[in-house]
Amino acid sequence: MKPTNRIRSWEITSESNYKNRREFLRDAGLIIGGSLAASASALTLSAQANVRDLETVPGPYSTDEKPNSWEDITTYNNFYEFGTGKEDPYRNAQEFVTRPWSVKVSGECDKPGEYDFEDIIGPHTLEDRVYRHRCVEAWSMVVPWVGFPLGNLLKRFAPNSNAKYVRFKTLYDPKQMPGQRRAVLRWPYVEGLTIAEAMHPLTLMAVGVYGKELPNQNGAPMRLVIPWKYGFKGIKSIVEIEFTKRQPGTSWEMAAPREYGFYANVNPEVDHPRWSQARERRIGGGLFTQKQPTLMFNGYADEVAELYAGLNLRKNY
Ligand SMILES: Nc1nc2c(c(=O)[nH]1)N[C@H]1C(S)=C(S)[C@@H](COP(=O)(O)O)O[C@H]1N2
Ligand SMILES: [Mo]
Repeated sequence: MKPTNRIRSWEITSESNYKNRREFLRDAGLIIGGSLAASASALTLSAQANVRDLETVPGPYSTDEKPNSWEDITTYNNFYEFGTGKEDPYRNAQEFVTRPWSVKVSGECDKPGEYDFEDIIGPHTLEDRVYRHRCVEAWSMVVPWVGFPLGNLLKRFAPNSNAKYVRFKTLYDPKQMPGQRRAVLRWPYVEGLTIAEAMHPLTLMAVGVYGKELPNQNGAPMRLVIPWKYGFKGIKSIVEIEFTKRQPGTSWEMAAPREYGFYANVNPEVDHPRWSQARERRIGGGLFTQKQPTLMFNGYADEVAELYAGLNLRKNY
């Protein structure tokens, strides 16, 4: 890893919003003591100030679509532990404490235990990966994640031949997470993948975005990113990983089984019972942007379609 002269994938492929943003922030910093600092920029500045730079290398599989801005990615979120409004996580997660952090590993594996966050990322090379991000609510973004393949981590826990699924759990801490004081979902948030999905090289354990540590509202200190699935599979602020024999229940499936399935693969041909999944609105495009057609498996069909060979995707939504 060379810290100098690294070219990040989005710097090649985009107009470099990121650099412009940094220059803007630097300029904003000069005037922040004065009366010109608009509250929104001041908030964004403080939100960014507490995230550190990460050493990364370019990863494979990046899309060449233009990444969304730092503002889009960090102020338009779903993280119900911090409220159900899109700006609630940004507003309510700033004080969330994510160090020290540990993850309990259990179930069908030879190396269960309690692993510290630093031990978890320690041996892994962090990669920049620009992925399409598609919410079931029919909006999308392009996000330059920083992470490492989840499979590389799971292999370290030596799953045995009974490990057919992996279950993940978010922190339960209603003191810090005001959303958990209401029964919007059954807490803690839980998610699951088949072992093949979990081991697929596209599946990331993300620890950052835009070359920086994950902001709290995006799921600090680590969250899943499965780019061919709806966003709700990308569970945030993970504290437990369990290898299971049977398909685990997941939060959204338990809340509304007719609407949200275990697989949750992006599929323009299978609608949500209350709205279409055929098109998506790209966040940040402005008010008059046309919706764009949604791609099968969010555009990752060449990589992942084989995982579902023979499976009825209408039944297994
Ligand atoms: N623990 C937890 N993880 C979660 C959620 C949540 O409410 N709680 N929301 C999910 C949904 S619906 C989406 S679309 C993505 C949003 O990720 P982002 O805010 O980083 O874009 O996070 C997912 N992970
Ligand atoms: Mo979502």
